[in-house]
This record gives sequence, structure tokens and C-alpha cells, in this order.
Amino acid sequence: MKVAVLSGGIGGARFVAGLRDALATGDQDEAQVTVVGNTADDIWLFGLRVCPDLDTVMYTLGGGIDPDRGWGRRDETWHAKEELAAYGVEPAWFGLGDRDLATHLVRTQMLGAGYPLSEITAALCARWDLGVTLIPMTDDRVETHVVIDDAGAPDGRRAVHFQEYWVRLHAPVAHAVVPVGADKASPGPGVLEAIADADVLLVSPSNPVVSVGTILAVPGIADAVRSTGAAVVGVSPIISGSPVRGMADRLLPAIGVDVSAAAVGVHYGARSHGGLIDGWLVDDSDSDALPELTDAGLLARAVPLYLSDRDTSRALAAEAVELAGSIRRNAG
Ligand code: FO1
Repeated sequence: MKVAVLSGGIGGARFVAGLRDALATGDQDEAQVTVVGNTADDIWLFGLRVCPDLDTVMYTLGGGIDPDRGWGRRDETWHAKEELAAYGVEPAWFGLGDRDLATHLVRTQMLGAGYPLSEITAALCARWDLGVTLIPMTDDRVETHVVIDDAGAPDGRRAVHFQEYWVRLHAPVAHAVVPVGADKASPGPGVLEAIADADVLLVSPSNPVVSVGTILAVPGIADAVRSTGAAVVGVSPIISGSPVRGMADRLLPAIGVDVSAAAVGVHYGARSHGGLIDGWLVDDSDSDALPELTDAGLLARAVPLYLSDRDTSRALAAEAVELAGSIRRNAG
């Protein structure tokens, strides 16, 4: 069985880890999982190219992630960061650990040698033995910028890079989210094929605006999702009106979507109504949303959605695969 997943960082990575566990214990033939990773969070820091969502998936699946932070490396030290701060070099607000720096040094060196991000990602992942294939959504530059209030600016607003918005500014009110460069980007190698050839396409519980939204903003990818023969199942990133983690509650209003499991499902839309998904999983606590989702043409189920550990991640992934299976059976 071929499974493709659209994933951002922490939540998506944990979901994919659960999926790998769920498929390993199932009686399916050897399942192949391809993760299309968001690259719009990527940033140049100290001359190094940092790809937070790709690295979070790579470290999480490879066992190198710091389990408490959910990002960066376990057993990390921060000597380089301390030395940079001692030199007064900015930005001091982004935590680059010593082990993590090696990843960015390899990536930057390979970029300088002319390798595309897709080949660099494959080279980095070879060390980690993920059990899934991780490919960037595009090899081209796409960077999410967020428009926020700025009393000092002429029109009272300014755009900041997503990492500054999230890590330094702690997600203030957002007026717009702009994936800079998306309109000129092409899907990365293997992306359209992974989506088209999949039996199951899963939209992970990542941020619908700056993770899934940015993947879908790369021209061609949303159309590939609409036309794939796969059963497409999404997992709500919102439980009882709040994001499981991160800042989706700050960014959804910027695109006019309410902060609820139902609103995000309707935002993605049922493929039978011209949208992007067939099935939608919400948390048990949001089961009152099921009628609205059904009316919108979605095959919706309420299941335990909170990813607290490997068992809950595996159980959630198994529910998503099961719903996809029933969609495929119904489709005949
Ligand atoms: N998130 C933080 O809240 N603070 C940090 O200092 C930080 C550093 C960092 C370094 C490498 C990396 O791969 C991720 C890092 N993140 C940090 C998380 C990152 O901002 C998010 O994972 C994504 O960009 C949003 O999902």
C-alpha cells in the first residue's frame, strides 16, 4: 500500500511516526510512506540554511529528536549559540544547538556545491534510517512571512519571517500570511507522483495555514490532491477550539477560518464538492461537529486525537488509514 502524507513540523512528525508504527504492525503488504515536507519555515541563519520542518520529521522518525521540545536534537549542547551571543551576533532568539548545526553545515555545503534541497534531504536522511521517504514540497525558495502590527511603520504594519513571528515575537495578531515565492515554485521531485500514485493520502494535524497551506500553495500540488485516485483523509489540528500545539489559533483568523475542527475541515473542503479531502478526523470532544461536516460532504469521524505518546499516535494513524480504507471500499 502506498501512503503519502502532507506534513509540517512537530505535530506532523509525531503523526507520521504513529503511521509508521501502525503500518508496521498491520497485516498490509509492505507499506511505502512518502512524506511531503513543508519548507516555507526555512530560514538563513549565520549563513546556514535551516529547514525546521524537514529536520523535525527527520529527527523524529530517526530517533534523534529532543522528545520534550519536539524540535532539535536530543542530548543537545548550546556552546556555539552561547559563543555567538557573546560576540553579540544576532539573532540570539533562535536556538541552534551544536548537534543540530552539523545538519545545517552539511545542507549549506551541499547547496553551495549546487545540489537541490531534495537531494540534500535524501543524503541527510540516509544517516537516520527513517523507514519513510521524506521529500521537500519544492526545491525552490518559499518563505512564509506574516504581516503584524507595527506602530512605527507608515501604514502601521510590517511583515516578518515566520520564525521571527513564532519564536521571537510569540505569535502576535496576524493580519496576513504570505508564502513568498510560492507562485514561482515548482513541486519538488517525486511530489506529484507520490500524491497521484498513493492509495491513501493523509493530511497531518499540522498547521493548516503555515504548514499544510504552504504545501498546497506550491502550484500543481492542490490540483494533484484534488485529482488523485487515493482516498484523502485529514486530521484536525484543532481540538475543542484550540490548537493542539503551535499558533494555528492566531493564523486561522488571518485567512478567515474559525478556530474549530469543523471550520478547518470545511476550509479544506470535500473533494465531492470541489475541495481537497474525502475524510476528516476530529477529536471525541468535537463529535457535535459531525453533522455539519457530513452536510459539507465529508466522511467525518470522532476519535481520540491528542498525540500524547507513541501509542496514541499509532492509534490515531490507524484510524486515519481505516477511514481511508472504508472510503476506498465505498468508492468501489
Ligand atoms: N522553536 C522555538 O520555539 N524556539 C526555538 O529556538 C527553535 C529553534 C529551532 C531550531 C531548529 C529547528 O529545526 C526548529 C526550531 N524551532 C524552535 C521550532 C520551529 O520554529 C518550528 O518547528 C517550526 O518552524 C514551526 O513548526
